[in-house]
Amino acid sequence: MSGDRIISWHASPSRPRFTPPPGAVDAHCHVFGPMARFPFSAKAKYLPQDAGAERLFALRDHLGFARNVIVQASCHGTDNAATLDAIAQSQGRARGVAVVDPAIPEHELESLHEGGIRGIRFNFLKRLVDDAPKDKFLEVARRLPAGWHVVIYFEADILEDLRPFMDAIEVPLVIDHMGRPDVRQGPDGADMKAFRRLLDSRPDVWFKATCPDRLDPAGDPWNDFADAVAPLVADYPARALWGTDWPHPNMQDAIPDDGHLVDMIARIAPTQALQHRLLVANPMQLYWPEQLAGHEGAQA
Ligand code: 0GY
Repeated sequence: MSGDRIISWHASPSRPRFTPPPGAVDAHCHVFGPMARFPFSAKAKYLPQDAGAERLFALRDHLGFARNVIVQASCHGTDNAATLDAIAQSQGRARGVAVVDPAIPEHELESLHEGGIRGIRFNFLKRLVDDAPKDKFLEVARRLPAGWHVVIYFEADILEDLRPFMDAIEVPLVIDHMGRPDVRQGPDGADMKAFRRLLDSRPDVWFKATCPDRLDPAGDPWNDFADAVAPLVADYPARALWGTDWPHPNMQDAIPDDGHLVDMIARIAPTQALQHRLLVANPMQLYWPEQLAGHEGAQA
C-alpha cells in the first residue's frame, strides 16, 4: 500500500431534519487508526487519514444517535485493536464486529467478547481483501461465542454462488448493504428478488438498509435507493438495521453528507413503529440483548 492517505468523510455534515428516536443505534460504522497507535495492515487496499473514536462519537452526538456498532474495516486487517479501543472509550455505548484469522484460538474469541465484540465479518469484495477462504470461514463460524452472528459483505453478482456457504452457517447472518443490489432495477428488480429469496430461506438473516451513497449512482437525494429499499424494510421490519457507514471507506470521490444520510431513514422507514424497529429494537436485539429484558430500548 502506498500513496497519500485519503479523506472519505464530510468535514461538516449538516444537522439532519429527521430526529432519531431515543436510544437510536448507528449499526454500521468504522474507525481508522489513529495510525500512530493502530497502524494499518500491510495488506490494506486503501490508506485513510485518521478517523478515530473521538470523531465518531462527536458525529454520533451531532446526528442524534445514542450508540454505535463499530465494524472492523479491511484496512486494519485482523488486528482489531483500533475497534476495541474505540469500544472501550464509548462508556458502554458501542459494541463491535471483528475480522479474525480463522485459526483464532478460543480464548482470543472470549477476549473479543469481553471487549464488546458480538460478531465476525466475512468480506468477499476482491478490491478489499486478497482471499476469502470459505472452508476456513465455516470452521470459525462453528466456534463463535454464544449469541454472536456473522456479518457478510458481498456484491449482488456473487449472491447465488454464496448461497450454499451461507446456508451452512448456523448462527444468524447480517448482510452488509443488502448485498449491494443495483437499486436502479427498482424494488422488483432481479437483484432485490434474489435478495428476498435469501431472506425467505431462513428467519435469521438480517440486513443493513445502508449506503445510498454507494448503491445509487444518481447521487444525493438517492431517489432510486429510497424506492428500492423502502419496500424491503416494510416487508422485513424485524430484520432491518441502519447505519451511517462513516467514515465511508473509499468514498473520497462522492463523499456523502451524513445529515442527508440520516434523512433517508424517514423515506425507507416512514412510520415511528418502523423507525423504532430499525434504529432501536433490532440492533439492541443483536448487540445489547441483555438490556432488552428489563427495559425497552437503550438508555443512553
Ligand atoms: C463498508 C464498505 C467498504 C469498505 C469496507 O472494510 C472495509 O474496508 O467495509 C467498501 O469499500 O465498499 O462496508 O464500509
